[in-house]
Amino acid sequence: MGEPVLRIFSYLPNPRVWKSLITADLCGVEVEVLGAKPPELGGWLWDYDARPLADDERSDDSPHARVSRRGFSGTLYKTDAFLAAHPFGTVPAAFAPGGDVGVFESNSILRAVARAGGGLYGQEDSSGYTASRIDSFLDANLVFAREAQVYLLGMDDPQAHVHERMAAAYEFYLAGIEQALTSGRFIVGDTLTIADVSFVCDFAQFLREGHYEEALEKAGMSLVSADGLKEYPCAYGHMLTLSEQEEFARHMGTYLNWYRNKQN
Ligand SMILES: N[C@@H](CCC(=O)N[C@@H](CS)C(=O)NCC(=O)O)C(=O)O
Repeated sequence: MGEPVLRIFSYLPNPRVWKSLITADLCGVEVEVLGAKPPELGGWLWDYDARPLADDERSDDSPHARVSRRGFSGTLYKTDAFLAAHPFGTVPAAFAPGGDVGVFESNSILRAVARAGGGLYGQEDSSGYTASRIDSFLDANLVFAREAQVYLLGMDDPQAHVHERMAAAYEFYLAGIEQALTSGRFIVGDTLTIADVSFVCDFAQFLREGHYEEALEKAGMSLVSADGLKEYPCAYGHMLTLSEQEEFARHMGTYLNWYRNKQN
C-alpha cells in the first residue's frame, strides 16, 4: 500500500469512519486515522495535526475554545484552520494529504476514498449515471442517518415527537432499500458499491436503539425496529450478511453481536 489518500480525525470507534476504512480495505488504499475515545476527544486540539492537549492548554480563554454543537457538550478546541477546512466543525473530519482541503460528512469522505481507490463508485460506467444513482442512495441514507442521530442522542429523555419522526424516516428509508434489494443482489446493480457500505454502517448504528428498549418503554414507546427482520427481510439480511464479510467484520468487530444474539 502507498501513502494515505486521506487523513481522518474523529472519535473512535465511529461507524461513520468505518464507512471509509471498509472502503479503503476493499479498494486497497491506505487511510490514516487520528483520534481517541469519545469522552477524550473534548481534550484534543481539533486540527489537521490533531493532538491531545496538556491540562494548561484547556481553558475557556484558549484561542481555540468553541462551544460544541451536536453530540458533544461543553467546550471543544478547534483551530481556525480546522474551521476553515471544516466550516460545520464536525467529526469525522478528513483532510487531503498536506491538510489544505477538508472533506466533511462521512458519506463524502467515503466518496473521496472510493474515488481514490476505484471500483466501488460506478466508475466503470463512463456516463456517470451509475455514480449518480449511488449518490441518490447516499443522500437518502444521510436523511435517515440525521434523523437517527437526533433520536439516539435524545435517548436519556425519549420524546414522542422525535420517536414519531424516526419511525417515519425509518419506514421511508427501509422500504426503499427493501425495494432496491428485491430486484438486485446489491443496492445498486450486481456488485457491491459504497451505497451498500454506507447503508450497513449507518443502519447498524441506528439499531443501537435496541440498547434503550427499557427507557423507551418507560416513556410509553416501543422500538422502531421491533419487527424489522419480518418487515424488511432483504434489507436486514443484506446488512447482517455484509457485516460478516472480512473487510466489514475487521472494523465492525462485535458491534452487532448483541443484535444477532437477540434474534436467536
Ligand atoms: N452527518 C455527519 C454527522 C457528523 C456529526 O454530527 N458529528 C458530531 C458528533 S456526532 C460533531 O462532530 N460535533 C461537533 C460539535 O459538537 O461541535 C456525518 O455523517 O459526518
